Amino acid sequence: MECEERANPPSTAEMVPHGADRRRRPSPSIRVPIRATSTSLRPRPIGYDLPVPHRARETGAGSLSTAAPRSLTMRLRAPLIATILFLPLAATMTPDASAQAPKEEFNYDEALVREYTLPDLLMIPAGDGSDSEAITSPEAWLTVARPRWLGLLESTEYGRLLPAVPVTAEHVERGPGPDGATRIQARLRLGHGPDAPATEVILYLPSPSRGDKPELPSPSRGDASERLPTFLHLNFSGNHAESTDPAVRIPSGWVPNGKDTGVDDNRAKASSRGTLASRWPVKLLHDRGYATATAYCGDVFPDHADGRKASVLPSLGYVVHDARMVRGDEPGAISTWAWQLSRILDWLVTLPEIDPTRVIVVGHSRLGKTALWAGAGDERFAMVVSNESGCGGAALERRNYGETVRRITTSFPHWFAPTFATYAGRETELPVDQHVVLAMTAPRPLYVSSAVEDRWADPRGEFLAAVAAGPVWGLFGREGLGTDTFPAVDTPIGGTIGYHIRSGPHDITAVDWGHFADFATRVLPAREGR
Ligand code: GTR
Repeated sequence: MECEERANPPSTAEMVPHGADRRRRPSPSIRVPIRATSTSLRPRPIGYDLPVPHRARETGAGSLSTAAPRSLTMRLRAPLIATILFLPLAATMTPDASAQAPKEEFNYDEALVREYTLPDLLMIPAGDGSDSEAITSPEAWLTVARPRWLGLLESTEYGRLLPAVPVTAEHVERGPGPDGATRIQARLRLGHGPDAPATEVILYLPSPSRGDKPELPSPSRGDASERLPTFLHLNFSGNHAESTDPAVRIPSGWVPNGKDTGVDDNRAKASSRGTLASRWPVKLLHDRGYATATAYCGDVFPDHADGRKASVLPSLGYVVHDARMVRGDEPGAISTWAWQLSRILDWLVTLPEIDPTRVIVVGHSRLGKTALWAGAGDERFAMVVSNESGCGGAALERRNYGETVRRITTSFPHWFAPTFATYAGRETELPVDQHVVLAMTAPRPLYVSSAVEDRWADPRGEFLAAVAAGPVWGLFGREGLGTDTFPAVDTPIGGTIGYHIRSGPHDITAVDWGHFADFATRVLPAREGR
């Protein structure tokens, strides 16, 4: 974490966190106000600059510049005293290795999963854990319970939802894509002015006479009944990594290192093109009559512990100078990525080719958590798909199986609201659990999927959350999963909530996407007059 060089030296109080920075790697850039009290070099309180005393002169801190030149011993003594003073403090600020929490054990034995009681979705949460009134109608759910649960999810887990901003499409490029598709590529400016943050979106439209659906509409006519249902997802490593199409633009900012992409310096490169294309089977989706779009999540919040600074949050007025200084319900990366999905939706619904009532948000793993939260905060998404989203996604937190709140909030401190970390080791006290974020999609179609080898994400916990969310769809006269029997592998099930567990490891594959498209075609209401 680079400490900012500030015009006006910060107050000592504010400095303390930076003190910590200085301690860790004394950076010459920090300036400390030297109070011209007396020339004696009695040790001063914390904040006394260590290495190069001459800087004081630059700061024009009168006292020092007017003082008689100090003798060598005196000049040596000052830093020495400061060090002696500083070290004990440093000791208090550095976690004592031996005192660090014992290595966390993760449970994979179903028999060791604790007994637990989930918050009852159909009771208006009083917020203090004491239930009050039962929810018996769709209206009561939509007008009373849902807003309450959404507020609790904001304050407890994901942070406040971010406000909409104007979206301007720039550098819009259209061209022939792979397999006869039409490519539309656009840089979306998010907010006011040319310096507002931006995200790059790539959208592929099926060619009108594709595959086994000759009657596929020719979107150019823009007739409402011919506008296309569309899958939208964020990607981890840049649009170019998920497509072999040479015209796809490469991100210029930070990208994660990865064996698949061959990135080892956090810089995107052309040689990564298509290295993750298996995660986005465009042709398969086109054959099913769907348009499909993606964007890189790092455009709005680079996925690392210090990504907050380079994120869009400052442009939205959020203070980001130190992760430890943010409020308990401050939005993190997942809320910011969910916001990105809504801004892209703002653009998609303006396109004549796209059916604004049938845009489906999809996410894998951390971006599956994001898709769930995007669907919770934006009811314009017609359907939500969570693929192996695990902890903080579809998997129940109260089940002590696989990843835990402690682990996820320490490994990825930038993902959730700071308050979520305070439930580490006391998940049973959470005022919410993951069936609540699933229920936010109701009465729209929801699809949850798992993988057999992805035990870290607790597949049974993902399934049981979908079971527990089902009664909300029931309020609307819709069948949720329709069963609480864990299904056979590779056997999709469900009513308006769909589920499958795929054989194989943690990933999003053409098999998964095929199930999503089949489900969407079955449950997503065809447009009027179609
Ligand atoms: C893991 C994390 C999971 C999941 C996954 C992913 O490191 O523990 O919660 O988010 O990453 O996003 O790939």
